[in-house]
Amino acid sequence: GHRAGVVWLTGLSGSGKSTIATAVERELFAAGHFVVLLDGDNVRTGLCADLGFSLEDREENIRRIAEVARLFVQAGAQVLCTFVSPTRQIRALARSIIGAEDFMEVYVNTPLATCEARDVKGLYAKARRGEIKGFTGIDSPYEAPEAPDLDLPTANQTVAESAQQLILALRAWNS
Ligand code: GGZ
Repeated sequence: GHRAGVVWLTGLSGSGKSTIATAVERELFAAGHFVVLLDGDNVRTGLCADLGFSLEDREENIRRIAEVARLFVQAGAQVLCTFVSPTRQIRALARSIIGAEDFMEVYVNTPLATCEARDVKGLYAKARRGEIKGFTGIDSPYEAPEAPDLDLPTANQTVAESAQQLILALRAWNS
C-alpha cells in the first residue's frame, strides 16, 4: 500500500537529482498520489532566499526544508526532496526532523568527474576559476552516504531506469 513519507535525494550539483525526481513525480502523480517536489529552484528563491552556501547556511537551508517536508507528510503527501545536502550531519538533521520511519535516503551516485564534464550550468568551470567559492566537490566537502536506502549509479543507467529503480524501492519501503 501507500503511505506518506519523504524521499530524500542527495548528490553533487549536476548529479541528476532533479531530473530523476521529476520523472518519479510524474509517475506518482499519474498513479493518483499527492506528491510534492521540493528543490533548490522553488526553495532557495523564496523560503531560503536569505541563505548562501556556507556549511552553516546549508544546514539552516536543510533544517527549514525538513520542517516543511514534515508538514507535507502530516498532510498525507509523498514528498521528494532534491538537495545537495553534502554532509552526514546535515542529512542526519533532516532525518531526525522528519522522523527516521518517514525518511528514505537515496544517493544519486554520479562521480564528480561526470558532473564536471556535463557542467550543465557552467558552475564547475566558474568554481575552478575561483569565481564561485565553496562549491561542493571543488572546495567544499561532499560526504557520500555510508548506508543509503538506495544507491543510484547513474553513470551506468538511463534516467528512466533510475526513476524505475526508485519507484520500486519506494513500493518495497511502503509495504
Ligand atoms: C553547491 C551551489 C553552490 C555552491 C550555487 N555549492 O546544479 P544546481 O546549482 O542547480 O545545484 C546546486 C544548488 C545547491 O543548492 P542546495 O540547496 O541543494 O544545496 S545544499 O543542500 O548544500 O544547501 C547549484 C547551486 O545550488 N549552487 N552555489 N557553492 N551548489
